Formats: sequence, C-alpha cells, structure tokens
Amino acid sequence: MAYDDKSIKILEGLEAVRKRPGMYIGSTDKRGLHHLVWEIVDNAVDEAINGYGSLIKVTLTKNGSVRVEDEGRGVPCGKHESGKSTPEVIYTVLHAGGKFEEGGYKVSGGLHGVGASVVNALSKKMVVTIARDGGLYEISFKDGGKVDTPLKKIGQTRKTGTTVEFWPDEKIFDTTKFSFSTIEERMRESAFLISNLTIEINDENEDRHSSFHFENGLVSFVEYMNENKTPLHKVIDMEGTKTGIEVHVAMCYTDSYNENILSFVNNVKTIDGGSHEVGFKTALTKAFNEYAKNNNLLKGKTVLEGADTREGLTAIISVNVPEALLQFEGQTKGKLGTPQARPVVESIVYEKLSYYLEENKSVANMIMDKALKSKTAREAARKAREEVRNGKNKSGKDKILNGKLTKAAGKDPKKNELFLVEGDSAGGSAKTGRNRETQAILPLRGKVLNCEKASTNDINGNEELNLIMQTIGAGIGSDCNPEDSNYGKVIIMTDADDDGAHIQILLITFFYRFMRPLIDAGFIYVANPPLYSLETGKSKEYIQTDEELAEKRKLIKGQYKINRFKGLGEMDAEELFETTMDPKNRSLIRVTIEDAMLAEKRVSTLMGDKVEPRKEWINENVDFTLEDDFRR
Ligand code: 1YM
Repeated sequence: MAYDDKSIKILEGLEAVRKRPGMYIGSTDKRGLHHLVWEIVDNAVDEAINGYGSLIKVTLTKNGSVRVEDEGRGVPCGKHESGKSTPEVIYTVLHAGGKFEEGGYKVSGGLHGVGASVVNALSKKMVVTIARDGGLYEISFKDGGKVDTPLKKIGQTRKTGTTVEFWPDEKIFDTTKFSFSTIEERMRESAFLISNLTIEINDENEDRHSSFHFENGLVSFVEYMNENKTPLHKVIDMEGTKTGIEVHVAMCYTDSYNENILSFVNNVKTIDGGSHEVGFKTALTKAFNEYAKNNNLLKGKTVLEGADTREGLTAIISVNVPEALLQFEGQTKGKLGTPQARPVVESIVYEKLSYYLEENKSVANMIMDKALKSKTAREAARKAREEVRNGKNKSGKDKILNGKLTKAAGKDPKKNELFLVEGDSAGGSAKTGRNRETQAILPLRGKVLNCEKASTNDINGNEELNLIMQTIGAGIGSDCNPEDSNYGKVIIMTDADDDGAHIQILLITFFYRFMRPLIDAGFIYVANPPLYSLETGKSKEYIQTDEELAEKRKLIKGQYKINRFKGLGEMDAEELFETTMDPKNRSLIRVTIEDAMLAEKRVSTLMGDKVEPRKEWINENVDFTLEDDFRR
C-alpha cells in the first residue's frame, strides 16, 4: 500500500498530550517512560512486518536519548496538503498516519499505536533522519514537539530507512533513566514473534550489547521460557488462518506444575488474555477429553477440567486480527475482546492438536497421565479444603485457632490487613504495635517452601503455606477467589536484607503460582521498612533508601546520628508501627503481574536449581517485579 500524503487527519494538538500524559501513555513513571520506546520501535517493527527492512537498532546514548533505527522504506518526505512536510505532520499531529486504515494488522487500540507524535510531545528534543529516494533528510523538534529545524535534505544516500532519536522531558517524567533489561526483554519478545527480524540493543553508558534473531520464532520463545525447566517433549507448533484471522501457537509441557501461557495480538502482548486465550483453552480441554475417550483413559462419566490439561504447560498464542475487527477491553486494554477470535483459535488448535496427539501417542499418553494425576490431586485437595471449611476436619481448624495468627478485631474483610512477618521477634513487635481493629499478624518461621516445583498437594502438606492459605481463606489454584479473602490487603513484611528479599520472592512465587487472582486483584503488598533513622537535635526521621540518606547528609548542618536498622526486630513496637505499618506514614509496594513472562522467568531463575543466577538476580533486581508507585 502506497503511503498517501493526504490521508493524514488532523485531530488534536500536542499540548493536550503534555497536559494529560497519562491518557496517552498510561503513566509518567518508568513504565510510561518506556512506552515512548515501544511506540517508536513498533513503527519500525510494523515496517519490517510489511516486508521492508529486517534490522532494527536501539541505542541508549551517552547523552540520555534513545535512538531507534530501521532499514525500511523511510518515512515519506513529500509535502502534505497542509503545506507542511509529511514528517512534520506525522510527528506533530496526533493520530496522524495512513497506517490506521483497513486491511492492515496495526494495533491502534489500547495504549499502543498512539503514535510517534505523542513521543515528540513528551520529549524535550527529537531528531528524525530519513533515507529515501536517494536523499538523506532531517527534521528536528524541541520543547515538546515544536519544529526546531524543518525538513531539509542533508545529503545523499543509497540506503533507505528511518532513524528517530528522542530525549524524554524531565518536566514530564518521574525518571528519565531507561532500563536496559526492560528494553532487552521487550525486544527479545518482538524478535521471537517476528522470525527473521534482527533487533540489536546497545547501551553506550555501560557498554552493553544484545542482539536477537530467532529463525524458529514461537518455538524458540517456548524453549526460552522453559530454559530452567525440564520439557517433556519437542515443542508443538500449530498454525492456521480462518476468516482473515491468523493463528500461531507453540506449546510444550514440562515436569513442573505451573501453567505459563502468554498471548499476543498483532504482536502486542495481551496481559489479561481475552477471546483468543479462551479459544485456546477450550480447544485444549476438548482435544484431551476426546483423546481420553477414544483411548478409554477415563472411567465413567468424569472428564478432565481445563486446569488439568494445563498443568506444567508453557504456551504462546499469537494471533493477527485485521484492524477492522480489533476490540480491546479492560482498564489497561490488555484483553482481546474480538469475539471472532475465539472460534477461530478454538477450531484451528483443536484440529491441529487432535491430529498431533493421534500421531504422537507416546507424548499424548505422557501428557494424559499428567492431566489425570492433576485431576486426582485436585479432587483430593478440594475435598480436604472443604472439610476444613465445614469444620469437619477438627485438626485443620484447630491449627488456625491455636496457631500463631493474631486476629484483627474488626469484621470487615475489605478493611482488614494481614501482615506476614519474618521471624518471631518482629512478629512480637508487630503484634504489640499494630492497629488492633484492622491489622492481623502472622509470624513466619524461617524459609517458606520453594513453590517452583510444588504441586497443589505439596502446598496442602506444607504447614507454613497451608496456614497462610487457610488464614486468607480465598482458596487456591482454580478455586482461588479474591471475594472470599478474609483480608483486603496481604502485606509481606521482611527485613531489608538478602534473606528478607529471598523470603519476599518465595512468598510472591507462592501467590503467583497458587493464588494468582489475589495478585491480579491487587491484594498483595510488600512493606517497605526504613533502612535508617536519622536524629538531629530534637527531631528524628526515618529514611528509606541509601540515595535519600546521601541527599539528607548533604543538607544537614551540625550534628546528627544515623542508625541503620539491620532488621525489623531492631525496631520497637511503636517504631515498627509508625514507619512500616501505619497507613498514614507507611509506603507499601503493590505486587503486580505486569509481565507474566518476566515474573515467570525470574521466578524460575530464582527458584530453579542453579545458584549463581539466583544470587545475581537478587543483587540486581530484588524489587523489579514490584511496582513502586507507593514509594514516597
Ligand atoms: C524508527 C522508527 O517509523 N519507520 C517507518 C515509518 C513509516 C514508514 C516506514 C512508511 C510507511 C508507509 C509508507 C505506509 C511510517 N509511519 C507512519 C506513521 N521507524 C519508523 N518506516 N512508507 C513508509 O504505511 O504506507 C507514517 S509512514 F504515521 F505511522 F507514523
């Protein structure tokens, strides 16, 4: 499709973007900052998908900018009907772009595809260099999208392509420091989704480089996700197209008990799933039940539940939906709404998978065996839980009543908070200092079970986790429902050291694996105790980070005393409440699943058998999966 200089529609000014950046990029924190990169890279990726250029370079430069280069056709450099150059319109007018037309696969729903002009609006400087039709052209902008130097020819070249370099505006963003690893993860993902595309990332500040290229696309993606696991067979690769919707699925079972499904629509991740995921799951359940029936593997009328067929499964679902059919739902627009995607994915996966199972009986039987075991374990666990709930199993009930839990007096679950506290001594202080009306304390002794390879049965057999599960009362696995939770907030409170971080990660893994709906619903938090107290004459204040301490030190004149808290236990009850538990002062970090793959990957790096990656990870990333919106 030729680009039509006239098809650009002028809708709104960039000023609106600067006034309400959140409307366009979601937020002005780290996540919003990185949206700028995705926005520009997505344009380069679109060009590659259309068949122009197969190399994209992303550079974090020494002067704080990000530069994205592609080898596509180059943005058109003609004159627009307004009299301005086409690049000027593309980078200064919201929603400008002939790409948002029928027939293509470009994503314009949700937060993606808001356009290069939004990036320009939120940058203090932007330079666009275009190689096209033998010429090299440049246009630059400053102060949120004002033209600095209009489009001009600066030379000749035989190459074609577009380079966009931008400097995010400090006046807009909380931070303008880009994260190499965040960009790396996302670029790796794009390279998995688009076979034969090469993406290079360079960090000039730290001399780091990565290059991603995967000939086997989704198959490589699944292998990558299973890197720290034991796969049970070769990756199953399925593809098909119906009514204009392209479906590509790769899947593989591992010996773990966790399901790990990622889905994408037009190469953008659908973090909350949607109709394509539903279609996939339905197909899976149907194909395995059919196989079981045909091979006499299920006795009587019982059937496999969906969750049974997903235990240990790693899968990527990638669909391409024509622009005209795209529909996104949910607050963050991370859920595919398009109803047509469901039957299309379902029929393609059902057909291909049924065929695969018949052709690969030994693999099929192995997976069936796993699913049947899951079914048995699930039924046993459910029965045990029901008994405890109904009070039939006295020992289970007593365990809670006589246990270590200090309950809250208030009866409103939404207002009540459960603190999971590392160690008995901190537990004691927390118990004394707490707000009795709303705060409950559950001290944890020692290390929590590593859930990476735990089954529902193991969890039921583990006293510590069992206690947490029973105390929260929301159920586990497919039975977990936030509405049944006895607490509106579950707060993990550990020492601010390596051990504490490890306990945090183990608990988050537990919640991630077995009570994920609680994370999705935003019920899980990490307390953020201060690292130091600082006394100057009469006043005493608490300090959260080393950076903050350094800042404070510079400002103080005269005498002061610094006390470093080695652990929660060093604070007395009052101090602990005041700094870490009191809703008026504390800063909680809400645990989110912004990125299931990252979480999964990190969790398996952390919890897998290899020690070195774990140490490295803890040192570098301890709170990476945690959103620090709540930090002061
Ligand atoms: C580093 C970022 O933007 N490349 C790029 C963008 C475009 C084209 C080629 C292009 C598209 C078409 C025709 C067409 C365009 N993007 C837009 C908009 N790289 C980068 N490479 N010729 C060239 O779609 O028909 C308009 S052109 F508006 F979406 F930004």
